[in-house]
Amino acid sequence: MPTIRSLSALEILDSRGRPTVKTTVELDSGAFGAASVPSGASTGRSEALELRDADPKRYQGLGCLRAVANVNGELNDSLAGRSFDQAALDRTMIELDGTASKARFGANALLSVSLAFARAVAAERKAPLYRQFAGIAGLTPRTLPRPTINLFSGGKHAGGQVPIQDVLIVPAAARTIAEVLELAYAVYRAAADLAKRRYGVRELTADEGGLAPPFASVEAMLQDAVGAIEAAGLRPGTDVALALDVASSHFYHRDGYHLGERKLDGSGMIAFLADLVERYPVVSLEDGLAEDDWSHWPQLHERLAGRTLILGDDLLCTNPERIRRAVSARAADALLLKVNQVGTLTEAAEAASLARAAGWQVTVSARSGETEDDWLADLSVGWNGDQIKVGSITQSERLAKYNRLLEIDRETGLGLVTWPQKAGNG
Ligand code: 2PG
Ligand code: MG
Repeated sequence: MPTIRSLSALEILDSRGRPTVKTTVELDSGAFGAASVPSGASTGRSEALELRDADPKRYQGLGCLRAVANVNGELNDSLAGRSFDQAALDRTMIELDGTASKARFGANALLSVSLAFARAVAAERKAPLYRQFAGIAGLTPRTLPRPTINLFSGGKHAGGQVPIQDVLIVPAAARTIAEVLELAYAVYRAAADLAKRRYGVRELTADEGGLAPPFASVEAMLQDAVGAIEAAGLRPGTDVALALDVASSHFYHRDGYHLGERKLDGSGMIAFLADLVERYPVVSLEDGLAEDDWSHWPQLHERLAGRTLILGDDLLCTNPERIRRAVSARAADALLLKVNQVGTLTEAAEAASLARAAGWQVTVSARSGETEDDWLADLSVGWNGDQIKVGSITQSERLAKYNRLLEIDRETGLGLVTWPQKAGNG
């Protein structure tokens, strides 16, 4: 088993200019690996705790020097000189932390070590990272995931000009990652032209590189997405479908869903979403309901299963306990997997395997605050993700992942996951 020689962490900045953590793990063999952790804006309440300094004099309290000090200090002191496999390392860190939400060391500190260790071991074995990730989860990479690509943003990713957070395109007709990117480019250009003509706005982008014109309504946002697909000479639903991240936890209040002028209860929200799925080629519906609206999620799933994936992000928080509950309630049929929501690779692998065992699909996802690190591409392949959600095709922290997928495609010759794919829990 690999022996850790040292851990060394650094505070770096993410794509929003906010601090995050990058850790390098060195092994006794001399092999080493480094990894950076991403950070969300529309976070779920059940996510593991991202440790921030809360020192208002630095980065509005968002500094990560305490998380960095935890890696360089206590974690290094406890782990250096010891031999681990991934599961043992993650378990040891969880025990050392001793809190349910990883509040003592910070999930950002723990994940940076967990990921950097995987990379160091891959380097020691001279294996590609996707193979190392696959080994951790007991899997063999079979396909490449189909990217879902951010086109338009609203909500917390774009200053809230429209309540829904993201409209993504799903290049259904693409057979390779290269074709995915070609289709995405064509639709993105058409959407940028449309935004200029219709809204008179320049091509300003939101947190994940999507366009964010001042849509009058959610329906206008979807209509424009369909318009952009058509303007690119493609067939909506056949060549390019849509995915929505409604992110409805973030406009849900005690008295219901505040959807612009409208205020809807759970049933009203389900009717609203069913109407959207009826009128637009939506094949994946993420967080259609709020994270704790457990009584309505099964109704949403029953109503739309088989028409669109019912994908849980804030609902599930990549948390095995919440996934078990959702499986038994038949509340969803797809998992949005974000490893920093739970804090270690081992727990994220358990989350993915629970979802798979229920016949669900898995969308491996980036965060709205990302770094130039590309490990997510390897993770999506190693864990046989059905989809990967990285953001748009305009910013290098996003492109790092797409470009890595191109390399993995060339190296492995694996085909893109077939389309359409139906979840098995319908
Ligand atoms: C989401 C993610 C990525 P954030 O809600 O799915 O789009 O956003 O990282 O802000 O939680
Ligand atoms: Mg989401």
